[in-house]
Amino acid sequence: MTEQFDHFIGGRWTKPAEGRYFDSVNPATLDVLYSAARGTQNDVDKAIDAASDAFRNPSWRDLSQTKRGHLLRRLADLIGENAETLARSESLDNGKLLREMRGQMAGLPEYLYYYAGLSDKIQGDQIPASSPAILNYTTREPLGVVGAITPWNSPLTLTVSKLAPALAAGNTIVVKPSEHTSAAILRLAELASEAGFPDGVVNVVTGYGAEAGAALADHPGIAKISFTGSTQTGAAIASSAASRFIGCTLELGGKSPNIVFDDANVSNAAMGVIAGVFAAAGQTCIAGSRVFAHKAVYDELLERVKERAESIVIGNPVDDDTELGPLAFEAQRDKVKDYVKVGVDEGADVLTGGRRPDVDLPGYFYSPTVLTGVSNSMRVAQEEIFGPVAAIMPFETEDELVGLANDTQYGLAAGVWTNNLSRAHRVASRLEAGTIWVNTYRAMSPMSPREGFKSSGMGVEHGVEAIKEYTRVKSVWINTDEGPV
Ligand code: TXE
Repeated sequence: MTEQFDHFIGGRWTKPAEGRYFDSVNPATLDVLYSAARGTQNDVDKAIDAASDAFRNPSWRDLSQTKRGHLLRRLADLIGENAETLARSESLDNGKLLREMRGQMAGLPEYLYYYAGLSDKIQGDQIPASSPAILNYTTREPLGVVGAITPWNSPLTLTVSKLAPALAAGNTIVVKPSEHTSAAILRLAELASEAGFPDGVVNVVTGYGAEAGAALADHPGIAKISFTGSTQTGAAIASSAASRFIGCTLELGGKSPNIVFDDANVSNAAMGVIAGVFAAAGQTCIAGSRVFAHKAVYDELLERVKERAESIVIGNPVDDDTELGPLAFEAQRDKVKDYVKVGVDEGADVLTGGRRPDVDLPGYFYSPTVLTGVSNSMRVAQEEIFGPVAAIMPFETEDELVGLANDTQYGLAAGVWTNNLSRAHRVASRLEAGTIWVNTYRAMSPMSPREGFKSSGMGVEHGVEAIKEYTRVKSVWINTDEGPV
């Protein structure tokens, strides 16, 4: 009998209103891992009620900002104490390397410590607005109930990047995790409860996007929606939020350029290209899937990337020597397979990969794939594949490169490999992306703001600025004179 999870609402396990559950499958072995509650409108209503009550309850509303920070610190500690279980849970569910998850879990408490430290620094200003008789000051208030809809590729990290600033600012939250990765997020909510967050401050409703997700995004009881996922779903969520004038933070897809100039250290760049696109089997929003190499180093880069791609150890993500696990679920594997075919039909060549590797497991494995003969206007260079597929394209001049790199609907991140300092700054300023890495890729910190430009998102996650996404400003005017002013 597989384990069965209910929703986590109001501090307790709550059966789904319609009594239905769905299975979550290990993408490496295809074993059923557990079943989770299939949430519908009634479950979301219940969670929003619990979160609204908690928002108004003095046990949360009147808690000092310092004490809110203490609770976040306690949650960080509990995540640290449960790191191995959380890492394993996510790895089994989405196929991410256990090794990589251990690294992520070591960093996750830092997010909470960072926002714990900010929670008692959320404050307003005193403004010399008009006459000296007027005292004008601002306060920063929490918004209310925040809805968070999160994806399957890095469920814990991406949920914590919403939960930490939302709670630091005094909101309550209802999370709808991806239907592919419910377990770790339910455990996170349970840990929040153990940390001492009052009942109803953190709630999780599991289920499918079109049912539980849409019910949460469209719910009149939320004051804000924060979403990470596809650009298509993000657009629907944004228009629903806009029609109700509520805040909306979106972290969406990408098609990030990873650029290698002729003055780069090509060996380092090749490693950066590999890590940029093959980490997590390419299932990261920041994947450097469009590689541009100056024609003077193009052949050398191809050779190095091909050689390393072909030596990547593919296997069960929980094994220590595995370097590449499976794709997270069948439809995602099919999407990747279909895109490689689209590329070939458009005229691309498969330099390496493009097939199922020889792995002694039945799961959704796909070889690290390098496409050449790609032009930037092809679908494989314009659409997010979200798999271990890199298109490597040559360029000749910096101006041409900037034009190509920016010729995309997306603007999440970009990598630049060069040893020319002026060029590094010049190109960083010309690239239309919210994060630019020079001679590195994937560096990240809770302290550093992330914004998706163009169709890659809206609003800021991480850093001090994310607090603004979860607060509103109130301006108070006081006449300190005896008479009217
Ligand atoms: O995304 P969805 P999927 C991209 C990536 C991937 C593609 C599809 O290209 O191949 O999206 O993945 C919930 N109302 N990214 O199908 O549908 C859903 O249940 C409200 C990029 O998983 O956007 C899940 O919790 N919610 C990305 C979440 O939205 C809805 C991460 C994401 O699912 C909904 C993931 C609806 N109508 C995928 N429909 C990134 N930026 O890192 C779905 N959901």
